[in-house]
Amino acid sequence: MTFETLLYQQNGHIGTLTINRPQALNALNEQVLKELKSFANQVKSDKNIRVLIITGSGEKAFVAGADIKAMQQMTPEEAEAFSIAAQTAFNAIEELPFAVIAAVNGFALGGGCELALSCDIILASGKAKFGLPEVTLGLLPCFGGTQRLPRAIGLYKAREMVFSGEFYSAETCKDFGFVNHVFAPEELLNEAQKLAETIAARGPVAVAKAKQSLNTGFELHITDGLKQEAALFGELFTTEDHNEGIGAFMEKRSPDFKGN
Ligand code: CO8
Repeated sequence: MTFETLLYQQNGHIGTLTINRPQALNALNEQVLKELKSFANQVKSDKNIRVLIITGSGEKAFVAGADIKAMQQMTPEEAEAFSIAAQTAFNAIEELPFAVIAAVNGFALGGGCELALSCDIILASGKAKFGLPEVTLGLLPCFGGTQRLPRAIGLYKAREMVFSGEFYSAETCKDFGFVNHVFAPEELLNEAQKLAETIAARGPVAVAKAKQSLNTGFELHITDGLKQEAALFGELFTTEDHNEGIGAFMEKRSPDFKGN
């Protein structure tokens, strides 16, 4: 896979996607959004991938937001279409049938913070800064931020972040509850890799269905969420992996999941 604004590397079952516009602190222009969507569409049925790590190129930024220069001349219709294009790309990332880890190595602002919020797990460098500074530009977060952030941390903390437009440290975001762990900058990618290896060794279909149960179940009434959970659990009993997992436990050995 070759892209203009993304770098992709795959090592065994673990893919690493790097947003690569360091000259603009990896800001999201139309090209990045188009490529993110196309990337997600290409990898979603690749059974070889069990975990994806998303990070930013360079030392300074994960993604410093939507490309402000590209927004300057937009008409209201173009702005709405840009927002929908970003939401579509981020939905495609969120819906990937494997775990996606954001390794946030620097600024995660506006669309960058919203991209991280589309991932399943957020690991951050101690020098990362998160924020939704759209109101400082006279705008509002429109790449999913007003929707995913309150679902992740509750309305009150989300309102503070959105209305103030301030930048927050990784530690504060961990306290808010949407950053899982904070690491020294030089350890971040190693730690992301370690967590990815742990997840990649688990049953891939089980992880995919657990993700579906968590993500879609979260939006449902608990009665319907529980029904869905039971149905997905039942589906796992059609897989070879569940025989392997239970068989390995009985035989006191490590399972060797094939993803079937
Ligand atoms: N878009 C375009 N270029 C950017 C962006 C960006 N978001 N962020 C940084 N850059 C560019 C700078 O212009 C600069 O380029 P140049 O060297 O050509 O002047 C280069 O990256 C380096 O940046 P700085 O010199 O500013 O680096 P500093 O270390 O001084 O500051 C900051 C780093 C604090 C991250 C600063 O660059 C900054 O505040 N950036 C903007 C952050 C921001 O406001 N992001 C939110 C954007 S809005 C959004 O994401 C969602 C709104 C969606 C609306 C879409 C509707 C159409």
